[in-house]
Amino acid sequence: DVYKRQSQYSGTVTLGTYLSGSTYQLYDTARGGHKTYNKARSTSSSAGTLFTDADDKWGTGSTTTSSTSQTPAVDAAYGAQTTWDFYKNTFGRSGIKNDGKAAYSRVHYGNAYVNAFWDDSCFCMTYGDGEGNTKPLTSLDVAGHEMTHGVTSNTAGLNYSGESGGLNEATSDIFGTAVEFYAANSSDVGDYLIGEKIDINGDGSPLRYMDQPSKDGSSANYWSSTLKNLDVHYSSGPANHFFYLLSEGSGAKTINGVSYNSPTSNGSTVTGIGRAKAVQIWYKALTEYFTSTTTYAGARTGTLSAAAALYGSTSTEYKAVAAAWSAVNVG
Ligand code: ASN
Ligand code: ZN
Ligand code: CA
Repeated sequence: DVYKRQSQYSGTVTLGTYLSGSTYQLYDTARGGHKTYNKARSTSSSAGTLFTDADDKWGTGSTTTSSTSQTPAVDAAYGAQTTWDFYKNTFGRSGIKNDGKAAYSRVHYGNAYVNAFWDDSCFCMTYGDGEGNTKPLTSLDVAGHEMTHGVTSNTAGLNYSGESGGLNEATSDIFGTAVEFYAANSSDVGDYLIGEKIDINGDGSPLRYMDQPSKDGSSANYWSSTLKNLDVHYSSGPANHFFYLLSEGSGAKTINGVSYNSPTSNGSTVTGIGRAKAVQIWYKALTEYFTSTTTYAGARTGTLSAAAALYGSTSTEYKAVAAAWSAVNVG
């Protein structure tokens, strides 16, 4: 009964479940065997307890502080399946390792734990319940962001410090955002904001802004020689900004009801090539040209190589990549 799979952030969703004997499991056999587990406030390293249900009606869609609530599990399972479908249908990538095998997800991790994280060692995804145990970090863009850390780890392997660390974080924001747009979900529309559903700041503001990263008060809009000294969640700014400019262009624009205004460091006007092409360029660069030590200068070179391979070195797309990097002071 798909009408009773009610998420907290994405409305009513369809989920893959599995009937074992007379009990349903939150187990998606159509997508590499993804399973969703309950940590019930524990922070131990075990997987936890697999979510099961007698009648295949999952979640209530409403906020609860119960450590057994299925609702965050619905969001997590939906995030995992949408991220799987995005990578498969956009790039032909079959799972985080491209081997057809799913990771697993854990929810209700810790008490009022305000984070979510990917872990290579368990090959698993974990979500806290957020402030007051009422704002689980299970929104679609966060799910896509975190699982993309697994993809990066299994491809370019961008080191998580300095400029490569900023590019690692930006890769997660770029594909987390692309997952959100891919879902085309009317309860969580696609936007170039990160974490706008989880209210991590307590005032309704998102965690990060791709059109103008400095709006968060900490991220850089443009590359500088000191960028490498920032926390990786802030040195991601110029690459997120590059991706916005390459997709949508500079200046004011409203998309899905959200207003943006993207500046450029050199006063140039950048014309976007659309998100669909921008994600293909970033993915090809990530999987074929970036390495563990790639810097912002290397990201410019790598994405230009990707654009040349995909669209030709005299193409509009190639020129837009160059213009978007120049607009964030790279090259
Ligand atoms: N949510 C954080 C991130 O994806 C988790 C961490 O700091 N490792 O970057
Ligand atoms: Zn991250
Ligand atoms: Ca978002």
